[in-house]
Amino acid sequence: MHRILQSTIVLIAATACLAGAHAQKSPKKPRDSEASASAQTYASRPEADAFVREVAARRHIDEAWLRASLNQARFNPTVQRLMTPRTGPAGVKNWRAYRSRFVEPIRIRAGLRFWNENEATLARAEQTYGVPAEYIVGIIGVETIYGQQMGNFSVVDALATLAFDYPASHPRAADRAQYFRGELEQFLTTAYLNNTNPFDTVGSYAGAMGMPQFMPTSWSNFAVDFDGDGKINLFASKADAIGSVANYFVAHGWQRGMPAYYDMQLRSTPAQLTTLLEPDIKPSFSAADMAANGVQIAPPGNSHSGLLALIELKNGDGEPQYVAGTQNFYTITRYNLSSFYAMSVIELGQAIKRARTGAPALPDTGTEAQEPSSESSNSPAAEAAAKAYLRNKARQQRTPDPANFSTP
Ligand SMILES: [Ca+2]
Repeated sequence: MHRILQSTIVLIAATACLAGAHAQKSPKKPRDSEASASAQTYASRPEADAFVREVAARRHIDEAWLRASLNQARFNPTVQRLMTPRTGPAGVKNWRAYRSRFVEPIRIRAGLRFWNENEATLARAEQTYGVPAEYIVGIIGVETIYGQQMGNFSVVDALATLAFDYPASHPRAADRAQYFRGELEQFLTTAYLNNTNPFDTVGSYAGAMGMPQFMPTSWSNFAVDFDGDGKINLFASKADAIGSVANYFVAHGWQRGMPAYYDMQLRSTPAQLTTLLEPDIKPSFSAADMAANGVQIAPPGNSHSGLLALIELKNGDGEPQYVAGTQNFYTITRYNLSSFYAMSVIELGQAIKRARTGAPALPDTGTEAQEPSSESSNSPAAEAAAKAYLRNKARQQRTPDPANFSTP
């Protein structure tokens, strides 16, 4: 069990670190006043007012500062739209199309550079946490292309929008709004305690921040100071990002030395397949259970001592692919609740690892990638990728959660 570093969490904004004491002053919103004058704020919303009173009492925060902060937070219709479930036919899940967005030359080249430039830090993270470099490199590559695309949304605005104006059409809108109120609470508490201006921080439309796109509670609970400068900075410190991803994995059940999945052959009857798919990505079967249900796992997976899950990767109208997922596959899905997501992280890391050894890249097993929607092609790449997650999850998952959503 690793001890989570207890050092003070310093939330450094991408642009500035304000050292001035703000507890007696209102936070300043560095925006042009004309643009914000007509925009909707949370000043007059009773539920926002109740939030202020509750959080001030619970977190021992100056109520006037909290109210001033929230009163400057602005409803962002783009955030609301991006979080709105798509209507119409769900479409067929397609792993190969999803994979082609993440396991691609730009990300592989950037990952190769990131790995080479941070080799010693990645080795230290592997030694400390037991998480091999390829998984850490895979996560940071899929999330932000190594910090190239960390999002341009005001985190306060995004979190306030999702906390108080979560899309009502979502089947679990009330739960999701509650989740984002918790994230907003943590974000504002951290800013208050560290004398930083909450309006300086930008992130994804879901409020995820920095190279590994940590949500505020994940930052608070799992981020570590891995370069030893006394601060945690997931925007600028590659070492902190690397250590924090590894620590997040350990806190969510990562097992040192265990592969994420085993290759396998499926010889199951339809009834056996139904049995094996019922627990979804949760490891629930011994290797013997899997064999008894028609799954032939290649050695050494056939003598794996832990539980396994049958991971089904649907390929549109084509044949699905299957792997036997371990606890470590499941751990990767604690970062983002999607088997497609986890497999993309794994395969991107594998591709970069091969590139490091000079081995030729494996051919893309996928068919032609689906055309990105016109909506995606009009957006910055980071938001397109974020929307791709959401699209996939809306189809594939029960809960379209933001990246790095912490499971209860
Ligand atoms: Ca640091």
